[in-house]
Amino acid sequence: MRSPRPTHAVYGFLVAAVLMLTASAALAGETSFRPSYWLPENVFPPAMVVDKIFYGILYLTLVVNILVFIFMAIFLVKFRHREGRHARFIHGNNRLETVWTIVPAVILAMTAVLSESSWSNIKSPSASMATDPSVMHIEVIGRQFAWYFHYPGKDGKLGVRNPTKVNPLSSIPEELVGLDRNDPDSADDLLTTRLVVPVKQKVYANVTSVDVIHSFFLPNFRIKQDAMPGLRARVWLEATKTSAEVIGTKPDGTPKPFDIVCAELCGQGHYTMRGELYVVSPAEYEKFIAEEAGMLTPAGEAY
Ligand SMILES: [Cu+2]
Repeated sequence: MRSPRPTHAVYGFLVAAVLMLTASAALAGETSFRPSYWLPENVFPPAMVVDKIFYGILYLTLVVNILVFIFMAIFLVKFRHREGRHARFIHGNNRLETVWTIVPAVILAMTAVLSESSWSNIKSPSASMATDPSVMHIEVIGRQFAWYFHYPGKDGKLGVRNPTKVNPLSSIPEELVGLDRNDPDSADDLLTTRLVVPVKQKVYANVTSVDVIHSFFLPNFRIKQDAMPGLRARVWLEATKTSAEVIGTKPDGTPKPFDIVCAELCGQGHYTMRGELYVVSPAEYEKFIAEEAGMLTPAGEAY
């Protein structure tokens, strides 16, 4: 009986690899908001370093990947079955093994060190922003399966959200996130389901959750922060462009939003947990706040 020629397997494998790569790239393009093989446009300059690290690692692994596949193909052909040729048992090569262990370890350590300093460059300014009056302060609340945004209102003070006031079965946003309207600070607070911020304005957000762990992910800002019940995590951002400039406008002329995504598998409806981030001009922002505030009754009861 003739055994199949091993080279067929090699060609088949390479063709399958190319097809799979093309298909996955095409699918990635279809599902993203603006079809692209690359990351969505970055509108947050301090996070530019994330792109550099990401593409650096991507190209590094691409080169290593191509080399590995080339050598694998060469070895598959060179050492294929031949009549009368016997396999030789070897005990390995200590020097070679040391090299291929140390080189990736050094590369891994270097990327870890570089990422660490970049991470603190993005994260550390937020400590002073917490009390800076020129910075806009909001709270981001994750809940199965939506994002809520808590604005301080005219008095500039965020009212109390009380975990004991959370009613997960309610249809009233205040009760879903436990906002206590009896607290004087929260009477003028706004609770919205879309995030609207002015362009070129520093925004500081406390990110939290009222149920399970979610993850507040803003692809265009390279921001990804876990939202944890009982904890407030710091996030800050400052957009250089409006969402209309980057994403475009709807047929009626209103701006399209940046995506807000939950990046933590948080339950059955996780895939539906998307939000909208509108970055608008200061005038449009004031209009939005006035509209939202207009929905509040004098007693502070909203909606
Ligand atoms: Cu979630």
